[in-house]
Amino acid sequence: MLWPAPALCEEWLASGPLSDGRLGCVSYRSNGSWVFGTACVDDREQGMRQAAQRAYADVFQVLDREGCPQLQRLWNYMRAINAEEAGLERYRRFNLGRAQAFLDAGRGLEDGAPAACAMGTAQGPLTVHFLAGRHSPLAIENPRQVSAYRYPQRYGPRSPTFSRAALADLGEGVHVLFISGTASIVGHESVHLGDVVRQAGECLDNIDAVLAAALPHVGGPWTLAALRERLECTVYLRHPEDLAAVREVISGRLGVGTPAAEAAVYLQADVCRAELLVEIEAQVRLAPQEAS
Ligand code: 3EB
Repeated sequence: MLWPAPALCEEWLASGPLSDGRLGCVSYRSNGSWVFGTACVDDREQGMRQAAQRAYADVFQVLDREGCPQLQRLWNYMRAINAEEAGLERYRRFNLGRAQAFLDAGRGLEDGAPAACAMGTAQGPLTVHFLAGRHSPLAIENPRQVSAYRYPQRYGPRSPTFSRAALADLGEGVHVLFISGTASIVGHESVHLGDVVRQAGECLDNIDAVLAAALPHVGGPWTLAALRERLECTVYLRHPEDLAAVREVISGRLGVGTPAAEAAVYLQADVCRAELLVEIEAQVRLAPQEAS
């Protein structure tokens, strides 16, 4: 059994006994069925591509060692995400290194990719938090969007490796649906350039489309309306001054005062395409006895 704790930080509570481990740049904690950990690499020395490759290579070694090979959810944070490094944007360099590590570990870039976000921070080393388990989550795509791993080359020499959502089985009938960082992208194009209100609306349209795609897999009693009511959203804003406008969009769509609108967390971060002003990720815990 595993369950998310209600906190601003990522905190996961697992039934013990727990063991701590370190390997390369990763520190982690495991209960034998679940591993949560963090890889930290100073990308100033080796550059972003090498840093990403090293972070993910060490993560994959940890997963093999712990017998929990299946990534469920990744949180990627990096400084100056949209800045160029030796002629290529650092986020694109990150994608090169991440994809190489997947291939080196014999992992496919497409099938069963985990849910993920990739955000730009003000400072700090490349930091990758991960949650992995014994069983593969069910990967869910968004019919309104090209799968990220099939993006055309113009977004960078290697595509990102994540699914639009991952449905993880936490045990005892409980599931969690992780919806990846969701942006104002239709097909593979960024839309509503320069308009944060419409970008936020498009993010929510995309989240609704992912929820609708997940619905057949999450067991009869859940409705789209009930799923929306229970979402735990994290909203990343490129510009802090957009907070009030985006909060209004979220409340308008999730309902003023609803649990989802009240629980939404707003953070400043850079989004991984320079033209995107907002990105929204969401998770929802699904326990059958609470269904409606
Ligand atoms: C997008 O849809 C927006 O590189 O892991 C969202 C979530 C995005 C995760 C990643 C990137 C990633 O393409 C960008």
